[in-house]
Amino acid sequence: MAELLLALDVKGAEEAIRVSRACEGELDAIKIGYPLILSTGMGIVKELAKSNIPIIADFKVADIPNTNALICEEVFAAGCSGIITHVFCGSDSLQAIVDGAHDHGGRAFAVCEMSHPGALDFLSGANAERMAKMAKEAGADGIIAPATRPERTEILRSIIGNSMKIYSPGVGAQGAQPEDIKKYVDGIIVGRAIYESADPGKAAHEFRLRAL
Ligand code: NUP
Repeated sequence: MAELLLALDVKGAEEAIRVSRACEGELDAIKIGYPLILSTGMGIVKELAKSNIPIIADFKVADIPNTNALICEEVFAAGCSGIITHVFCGSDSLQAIVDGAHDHGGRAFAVCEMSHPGALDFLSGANAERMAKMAKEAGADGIIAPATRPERTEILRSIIGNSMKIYSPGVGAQGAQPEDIKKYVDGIIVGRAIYESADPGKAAHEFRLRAL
């Protein structure tokens, strides 16, 4: 059984609140990223979190340790409960995010293999497997691995074991189906297939059932 995370990549507070309200009761977390935050500011986090749903900041952080620690301070002060980071900046940068999240009672998730075709240029294969090992060693709470390549996510699962979570994007608009991936992961991440739907609540409900 996989959780359902909504990738709320809409623009503007009004649209974000409309979609999140429509999906209330169907979601295990909301993932926010640059499209929403750059169009509304971080204040939207407290608004969304009013319905007691965890908010995960998908900022794919990729910087030096000090900057990463400063980013964590802002993300968790704003009311997020999780943060998504890149791993390729190295173990010290990754550790700053993991420690920054844990110091604030939050969770840290590491991008190991991305879901889009261009991931095959760098963010896949041996690099992804190495990053999964690094994420485990750093004490990350989970990794991000692709629903579009279930056979790769299965390999990454074998590296990190069952005590860490895998959240998996690529379901819906990027072509993967919940049934392809649910047995390998703890949660599926769905964006456009829900928020662009004429009835986001119904779409979320259907994805939730298909992820069970
Ligand atoms: O590898 C990744 N692929 C991916 O799509 C890592 C991600 N974090 N994402 C994010 O998941 C992407 O930025 C978007 O927020 C969401 C997928 O959205 P959609 O393709 O379902 O609309």
